[in-house]
Amino acid sequence: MSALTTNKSVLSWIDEKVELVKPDKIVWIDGSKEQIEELRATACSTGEMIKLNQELLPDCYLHRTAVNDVARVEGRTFICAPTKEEAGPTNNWMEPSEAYEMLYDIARDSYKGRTMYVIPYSMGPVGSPFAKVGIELTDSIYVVLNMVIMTRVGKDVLEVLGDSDDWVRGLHCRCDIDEEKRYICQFPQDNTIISVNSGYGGNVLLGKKCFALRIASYQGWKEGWQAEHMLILGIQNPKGEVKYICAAFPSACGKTNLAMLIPPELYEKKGYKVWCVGDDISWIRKGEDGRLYAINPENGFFGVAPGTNVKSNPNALASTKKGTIFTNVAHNLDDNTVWWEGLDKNPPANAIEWKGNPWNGQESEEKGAHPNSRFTAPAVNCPCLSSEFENPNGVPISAIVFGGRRAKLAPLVYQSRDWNHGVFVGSIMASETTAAAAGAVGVVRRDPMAMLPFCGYNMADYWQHWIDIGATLDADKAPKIFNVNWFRKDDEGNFMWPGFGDNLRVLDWIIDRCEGKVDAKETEIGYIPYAKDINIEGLEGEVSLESLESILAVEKELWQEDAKGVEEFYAKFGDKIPPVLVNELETLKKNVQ
Ligand code: GTP
Ligand code: SPV
Ligand code: MN
Repeated sequence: MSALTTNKSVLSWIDEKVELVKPDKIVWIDGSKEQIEELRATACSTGEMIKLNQELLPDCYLHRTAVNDVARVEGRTFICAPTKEEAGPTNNWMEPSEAYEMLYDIARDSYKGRTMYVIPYSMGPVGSPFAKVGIELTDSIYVVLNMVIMTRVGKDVLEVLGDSDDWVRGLHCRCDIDEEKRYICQFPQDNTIISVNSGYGGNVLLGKKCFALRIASYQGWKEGWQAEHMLILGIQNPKGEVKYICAAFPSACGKTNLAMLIPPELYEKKGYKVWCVGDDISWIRKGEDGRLYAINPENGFFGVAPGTNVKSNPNALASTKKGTIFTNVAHNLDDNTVWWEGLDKNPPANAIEWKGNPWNGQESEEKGAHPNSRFTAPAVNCPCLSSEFENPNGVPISAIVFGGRRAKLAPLVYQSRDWNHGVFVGSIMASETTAAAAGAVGVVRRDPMAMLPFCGYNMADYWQHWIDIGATLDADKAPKIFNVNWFRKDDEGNFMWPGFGDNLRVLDWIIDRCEGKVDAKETEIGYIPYAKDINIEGLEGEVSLESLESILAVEKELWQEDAKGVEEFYAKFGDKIPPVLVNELETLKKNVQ
């Protein structure tokens, strides 16, 4: 098949990689319907994908990864900057020439007997001033079909690229899915990503975390913009005005759910609506009017399946009803559909679980779906997709919200005193680990701005970049910065806040604060709502004024402890830590004394 471009930097790079991995065949992905159909058919014929019930789930497929390959592998993810200091203390680092040598040894000849798929893709609407081009080489049809959903793929991307060499190189080799030789390496200075021995989403859909966060965060630092692990949503009030919020929560901590929330009845009746612009990644830059604007660089949702149901997230569920790839969920053999824990109370009796074994969901103690099983759904399917989704200039941001999963300490919501204090609030985020990454679940760790696994350079430089961006914004135009926690638990281990759609009650307060419509209590850690100002009408029996007050309280002893943890964390960065943050930490320590 002939190349889809004459761009010399593209062709010579592909030639080099062909020489290295030795494919039998090369196929350029043009994004056409015919080609996608052909690939789907091939994947079904080899067992790589299973075609689901086309009446109930048109154009939907099921895929199972290897059992040892179900999540991101942070321990095997590297930032290959020229020096260790450039990667910083929170990233794994490998010297670039050593990394290339090791990776090329693993990749060498690994496409023998296989096809090389060349995927030209755009992160961001094709031709948008925010957008960036990538090319991923892969030997996996699953990767191709996922990239076609998650990004904008095809010829028009190459037309926009023209002769430029400003594009991100991505090489993915499945090899033998050998855990011991699995590496996800980013070379920010070379615009290059190499991923070997995995077939799981976050490790192999190179446009997503590898490019749109690790490489793009570095590009943003150099070019004066930001790449963040944030959802983008619009809240429409009864007057029809829409205000946009970006929110950063760590993996599997509620971004997709918040981005698609359905307002509680009381709000719906008044005429409130929530529009989804993005559920995972934001690229943010200053617009001509001096405000910050954000786009979602993705074109689909790679969402957590377990827990998604008609009550918790009907919009996400609706998004998965056509053109969706399900990964590592249970396969219901009776009607050839899919099932996961938390979908409904009626697990299939005649099924195959995520590992591929027969499974009787009504009798088995085993799980049907992996806790990090996922759906890959086209954004256009989402019933609440924002009309601004394709806007090449993005949407103006009123508020930035940080948040984590913390049983104790962090209150339901608080507001920072100003931008720099907000950066501090983001920098001290901590959250319980989840199944989205390999390793222990439920362990509290620092996860600044939800970027711990995704920042492509030294986190101290990243914080300074945040501070520098703030310094260019007029105070009345800068987004206000908040922190939320939907996951506070009582002593019996029950969640104290209903969450999901009811989170709009908190966002409502946040927007009112942005517009100066509501007072707040100044506390040791920032501004906290008066309990009466969070609307809990309709939550009788779930939340009382008393329980609300308890999740809004600042417990000084716990904060003293936490400040010590922050101090230890900051110490890892030595004297690179921005003085602004050192001062903020001193203020916090003094306040909670
Ligand atoms: P990534 O795709 O990994 O970045 O995750 P995410 O941040 O988009 O998380 P997602 O919305 O998929 O939610 C992950 C898990 O958190 C699911 O099991 C949800 O059911 C649960 N969850 C989401 N929102 C809430 C909430 O408000 N309260 C509670 N208790 N659980 C929630
Ligand atoms: C996350 O882990 O934050 C995800 C899923 O959004 S992955 O694409 O695997 O990174
Ligand atoms: Mn994510």
